Amino acid sequence: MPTTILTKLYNAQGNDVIDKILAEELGLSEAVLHGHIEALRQEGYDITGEINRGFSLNNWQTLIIPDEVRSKLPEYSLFQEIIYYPILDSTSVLAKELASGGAPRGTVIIAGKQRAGKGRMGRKWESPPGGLWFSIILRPDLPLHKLPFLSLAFAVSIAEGIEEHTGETCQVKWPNDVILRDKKVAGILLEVNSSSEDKQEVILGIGVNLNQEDFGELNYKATSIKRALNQETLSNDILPILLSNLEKNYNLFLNEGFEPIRRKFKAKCNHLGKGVNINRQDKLIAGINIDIDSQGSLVIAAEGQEIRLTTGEVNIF
Ligand code: BT5
Repeated sequence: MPTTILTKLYNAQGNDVIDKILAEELGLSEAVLHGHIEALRQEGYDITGEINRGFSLNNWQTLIIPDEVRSKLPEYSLFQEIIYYPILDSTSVLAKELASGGAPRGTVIIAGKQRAGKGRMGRKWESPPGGLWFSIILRPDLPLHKLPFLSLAFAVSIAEGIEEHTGETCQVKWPNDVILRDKKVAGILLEVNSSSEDKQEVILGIGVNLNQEDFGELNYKATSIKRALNQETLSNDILPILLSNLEKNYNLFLNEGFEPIRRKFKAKCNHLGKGVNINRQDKLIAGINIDIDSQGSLVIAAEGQEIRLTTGEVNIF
């Protein structure tokens, strides 16, 4: 019943739903309906309104109705389990716990808002309502050293998905940023949960900025689809597109190796052939980015040398 109430509120698109009418429609007493609404609020759904007036769901644009997402994916999609929470600390933290408890591969965990969203290397990921925050449990049959390729494959997938949804070209920035109109619109966090040499458990975390209007001190480098293109995006609409692209490129990589992903990444890369600098611990490396090599490393020509980097933060100058 709570799911039906949510769907009704979602379909009203932020407008008031009169409780008396809703209770009648669902064959509930108003007291029972109010109990369900209170329980949904306790779970973290942002529902405003008062008894005898009407209730409305805020941030309905980023609510996920798992059955609706599933129905837009092929029957044998990798993504059979889709779980939505209005609020979590971090979808990747929960995904890790669920994976350790035996949750199937392809399980997708989504949050409407994260209290403690994580970026790479202990950085913070701002995850207010308005974005799409999700993690996926994967168990690729790959040796540990091949996992970094997945970051590049998934960055390309998100870029292609946003392009398919918006009709606007996206770029990628090595190794894990998706760029829209020169600013970061999405980021990828790939974490290895357990490791035996040839069977890995990977938690793929993806953050996509959809409808946020303001990034405060990050405004100079962060954007959302809304900010860049003035298009409002419904999570329910874009998530199946992103998942389809993730599965397509994941299979491409598993079946054909890194080369086709490398070609796509290079074609979309916003710093290839440009002057870049990279901060490596306490050292700044500056030069021309001449390639992304067959190992997924960033190749920099600097001071007559070719330097290959496997991690770091690229700045374009
Ligand atoms: C990333 O880290 O780009 C990976 C982000 C992954 C977030 C997802 S959300 C679902 C899942 N659950 C999690 O807890 N995490 C994953 P990195 O390359 O380290 O970028 C982090 C840096 O980007 C920060 O230090 C800020 O400068 C900037 N940043 C923070 N929040 C941002 C946002 N919403 N949009 C754009 N840039 C942001």
